[in-house]
Amino acid sequence: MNEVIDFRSDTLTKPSIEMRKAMYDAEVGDDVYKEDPTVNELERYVAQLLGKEAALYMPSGMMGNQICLNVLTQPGDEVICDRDAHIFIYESGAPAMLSGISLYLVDGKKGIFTPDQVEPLIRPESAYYMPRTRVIEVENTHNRAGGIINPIENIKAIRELADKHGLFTHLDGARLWNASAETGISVADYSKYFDTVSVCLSKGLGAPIGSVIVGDHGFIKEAFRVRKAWGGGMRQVGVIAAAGLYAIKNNFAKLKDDHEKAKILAKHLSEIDNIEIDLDLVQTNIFMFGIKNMTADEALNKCKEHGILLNPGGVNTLRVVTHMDISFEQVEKSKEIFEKIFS
Ligand code: TLP
Repeated sequence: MNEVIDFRSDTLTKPSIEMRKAMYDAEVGDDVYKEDPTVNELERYVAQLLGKEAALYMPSGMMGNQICLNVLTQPGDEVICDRDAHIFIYESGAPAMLSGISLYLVDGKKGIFTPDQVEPLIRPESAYYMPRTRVIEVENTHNRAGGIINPIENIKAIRELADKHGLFTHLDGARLWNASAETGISVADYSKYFDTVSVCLSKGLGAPIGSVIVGDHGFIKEAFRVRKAWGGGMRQVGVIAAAGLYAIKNNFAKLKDDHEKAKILAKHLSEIDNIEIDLDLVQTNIFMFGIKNMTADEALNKCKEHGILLNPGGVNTLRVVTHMDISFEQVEKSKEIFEKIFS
């Protein structure tokens, strides 16, 4: 079989042999009774790492985000988020479906909105006929903007605005690990500006499944209840939690390699005439590029014929996601293939 180089997502990473050994060795118990020692260890570990009181293991990042929003809001409330936020575009309409809340979209620049943009969108306390603004949601790194890191000063200013208006803040930190690996700012320093945070173990960190949400004790107690109500009670899941623990302890430190792979490839693509790419926007392991000489669909198909898999990234753009299952050699090989296809 011809080699396939899969840039569709970092969710495609497969558990390594060492990770599987950790899974094999995991001690387990019934997590619905909170008796799974490995899940308990993962939750303690992530809560401490992110500087919060408590944590709860989740089957997916989406469930993590949606449970956080559900606990922070009442039906009829409104959440302010970027127009390209994952919770808006890629979560199946769940805020409306599961929590009866609406999203008020900010026209962020490359996924980043400022407090000045948000403040006019906050509904006046007295306006009983309007939805009630309850949460400001931030995604860091920002997926659809192309792995963009939200500057910590901006995040701090958003928190100050939220405090001024008595609002909650939620961080979709599916790839907070990447932001931290690139900037050197700890995941706790990012998290301290948010009431609730969701981080994923199954993206660049390489676990087969799982996310963790964090917040204070009262929030996590309520989240535990909602997770059960939504059918997310899990039993002897220490076998998968062990993969998550392994992932953080062993793979977090390697994420910068993935950023390097993205930068090498993006630089090369920028030298091909028919490709449009802004190198300043290549910050972590995701980037977007446009093609001038064919449609995005044609480009995706051509890449596929040559053994390169990509996903669309937006209107007429393609998305590249680098990860641990793509080697530097494969990056070099892809450079040649892209040149052949697009030159
Ligand atoms: N993102 C997936 C797709 O859903 C687009 C991907 O391939 O990038 N927040 C962010 C920022 C995400 O990128 C994702 C997954 C999630 C949440 C949801 O995580 P899962 O897939 O575990 O529910």
